[in-house]
Amino acid sequence: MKLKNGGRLMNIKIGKVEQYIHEKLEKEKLHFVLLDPDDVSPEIASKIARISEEVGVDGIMIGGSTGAEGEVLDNVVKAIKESSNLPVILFPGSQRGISKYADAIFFMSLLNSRNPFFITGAQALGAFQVKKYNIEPIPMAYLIVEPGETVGWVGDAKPIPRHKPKIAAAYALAGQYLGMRLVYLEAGSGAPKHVPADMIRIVKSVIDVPLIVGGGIRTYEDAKKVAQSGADIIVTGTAIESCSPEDAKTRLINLIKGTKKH
Ligand code: 1GP
Repeated sequence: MKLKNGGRLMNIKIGKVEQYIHEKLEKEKLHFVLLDPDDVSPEIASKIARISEEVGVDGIMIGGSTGAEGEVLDNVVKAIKESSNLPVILFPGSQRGISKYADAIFFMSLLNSRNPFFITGAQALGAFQVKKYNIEPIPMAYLIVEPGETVGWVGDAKPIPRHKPKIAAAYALAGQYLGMRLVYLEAGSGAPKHVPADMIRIVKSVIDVPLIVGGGIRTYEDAKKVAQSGADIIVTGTAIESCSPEDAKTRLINLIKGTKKH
């Protein structure tokens, strides 16, 4: 992308993973699996990654609010890279969630946090590491919707009320105007219900960048509802992490059907 700015030419490079996402989105909606290194071993992660690739998952996200860092994080990322060709994208809770073995990082700002650390602080602390390791940064607006679960609590969010879709839309549009190239609506990992359909619809109607939705999506019906409401990328974590790799395969087949053939 080339932008004219006050007579000077700026080069903004769109990396491989972001390009892959956009090219795929021209044809279909995407499904990402989220694995938290605090909950899955490298062995299980590698099995899930292999199955994910086999059944048509589009990418693996790695992260968590507590404990997804250091060697534990590196080992899970390495195991996935060795067992599949899917892009591995970091989904960090802070600057500690960076691994040099990943392909890309959702360089995210928790826009509705009350704590500046989660809006710009962790990002500043991690920026040079991302550059040094040559990890592709993908700028993303991250919005916590009620109930928000662990990430809402840890991230000191003021969760967006479920019946106030316009607040979500205002934040999403602000994120886009701040230059973020993805918007993520997050109900929180393990949320009893996913982000409301109405909220997804209204957010999607005001933004031009792809919309990611996650938290509480467990079944074919959930994925179908979220996709039909306008999500471009659907994320599932708990539903896949909480069962055996064999059951994970069946669940993923259904979730992908809901995402892509709704
Ligand atoms: C959490 O949106 C993701 O960050 C996934 O949530 O674990 O509920 O699938 P689940």
